Amino acid sequence: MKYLLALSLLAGCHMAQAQTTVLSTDFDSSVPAALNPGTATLTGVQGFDGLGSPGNTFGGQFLRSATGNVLTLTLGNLPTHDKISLDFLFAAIDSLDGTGNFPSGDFFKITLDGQTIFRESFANALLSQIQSYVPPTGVELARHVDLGFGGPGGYYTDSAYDLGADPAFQNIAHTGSLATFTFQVEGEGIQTLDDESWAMDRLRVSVSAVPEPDLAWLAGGGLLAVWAARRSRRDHSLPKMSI
Ligand SMILES: [Ca+2]
Ligand SMILES: [Ca+2]
Ligand SMILES: [Ca+2]
Repeated sequence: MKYLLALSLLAGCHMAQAQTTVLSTDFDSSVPAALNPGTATLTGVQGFDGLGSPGNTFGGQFLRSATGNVLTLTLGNLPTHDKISLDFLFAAIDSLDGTGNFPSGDFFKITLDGQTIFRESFANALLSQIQSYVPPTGVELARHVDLGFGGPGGYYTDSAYDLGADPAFQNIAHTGSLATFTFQVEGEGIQTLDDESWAMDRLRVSVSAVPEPDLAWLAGGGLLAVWAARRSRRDHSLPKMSI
């Protein structure tokens, strides 16, 4: 029994901590089948090109949506996990108007399995407008600059964020084999595509696997190490092992 206990403890020290990517797309050629875009379309990124961190930048095309439209991402057959993480670049395009009364009231809302995990307003049009979202360090890529689409200038400046760098989207408690995310800019301020819109690029979803014993380690050197340690202590209760 003590022998089995020692093996269990040692195996516990060799748990495999795995982060498994279950969806990854740069939107440059297609919309993944798991993502229902509603009326959103693949569109060239214009001035957003290159914004981001090395290996995670806007480029090629992104998925651009009108406010009011809902994107639904449905992921099934997920491996056993206890956390889920979401990474994507968010383009706040043209005159989103922040918190307030029409034309303000533009909230980016994300749900997971029907629960709201993010709801913040974004404001691009006037410096006096109220944006509820306060990006953590490293999230804001551009603010109130002309990056294309409507404009230049006037109410139509743009902003960009690496929302995956916001801890709010990392290691969200989740265990089900099915995960459904929705993405929408909603509120009383929504207007037409030529006035305000948003887009996502570099979308990635990953889950953290529940640690399992490293069976390969047990079957290899680990088991031999346990046997050798016990033999060195002259524990002759162990069977002799021929190598
Ligand atoms: Ca892209
Ligand atoms: Ca613009
Ligand atoms: Ca608006």
